[in-house]
Amino acid sequence: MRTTDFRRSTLKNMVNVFLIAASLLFNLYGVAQASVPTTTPPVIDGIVSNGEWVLSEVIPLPHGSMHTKHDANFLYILLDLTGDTVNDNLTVDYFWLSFDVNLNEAIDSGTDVMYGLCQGNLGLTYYLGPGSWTGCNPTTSQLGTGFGPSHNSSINHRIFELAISRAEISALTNDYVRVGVRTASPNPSFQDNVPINFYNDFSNNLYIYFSQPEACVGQICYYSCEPGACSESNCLVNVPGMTGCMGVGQINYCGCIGICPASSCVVFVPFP
Ligand SMILES: [Ca+2]
Ligand SMILES: [Ca+2]
Ligand SMILES: [Ca+2]
Repeated sequence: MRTTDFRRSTLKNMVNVFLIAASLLFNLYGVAQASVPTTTPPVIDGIVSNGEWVLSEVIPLPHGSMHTKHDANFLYILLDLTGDTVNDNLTVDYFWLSFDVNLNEAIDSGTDVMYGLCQGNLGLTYYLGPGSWTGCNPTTSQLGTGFGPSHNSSINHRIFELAISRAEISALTNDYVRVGVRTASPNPSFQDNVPINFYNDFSNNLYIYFSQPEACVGQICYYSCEPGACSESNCLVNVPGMTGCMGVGQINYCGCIGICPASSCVVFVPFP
């Protein structure tokens, strides 16, 4: 092969890799994700207990993952930042969680909201315009902050657990919400915005559906999802007396004490 042919071929391969990567990113962040209903709401304390978040929808983040579940009153979110293993002050290890409340893909002053840390507590701010917000307001949503292990990593890392009031984000009558999320840390240094620039432009926000299972067979529940955007199916197997959790593929074995709950699975099936 001549040098020019080699270069051309290499360039073509690089373009293909870029297109595949771009397609994956679109699939991860550009289309619908689901939130799984739960009858056992997580405890919002900043600690990921055994099996607490295993049966959930998982959205990958650059330095960890976002898990979602819901019930009639709350959208539960875990920001499990396995890539932030340095416990900085919570003024600089922080998150933003943004909602397009009226679902119109535009930033509406006084309507759309952003949750974040206000002097260590959860605060609710209203958008005034792109990249501009009111001061902090009281909220009935809840936040637990922590630094420890989870089922995703045994190495201590930054954890934010949230229960977002569905009333505050008008998720009572609509069956989905549109979300943007920032996670940030100085050590290691990152500032991840998913999707990029979400706080200035809502047009690419994540869709999170309050899904219901299509069917349950015993303890296995099946959910439909968009092809290319399906979360990994996952199972929780409760093991009496075991310490901690151990993941084997998509099956998580977690210890439990006393009368253990039945093991169960969440299975995502792409619909055409
Ligand atoms: Ca917890
Ligand atoms: Ca940090
Ligand atoms: Ca809006």
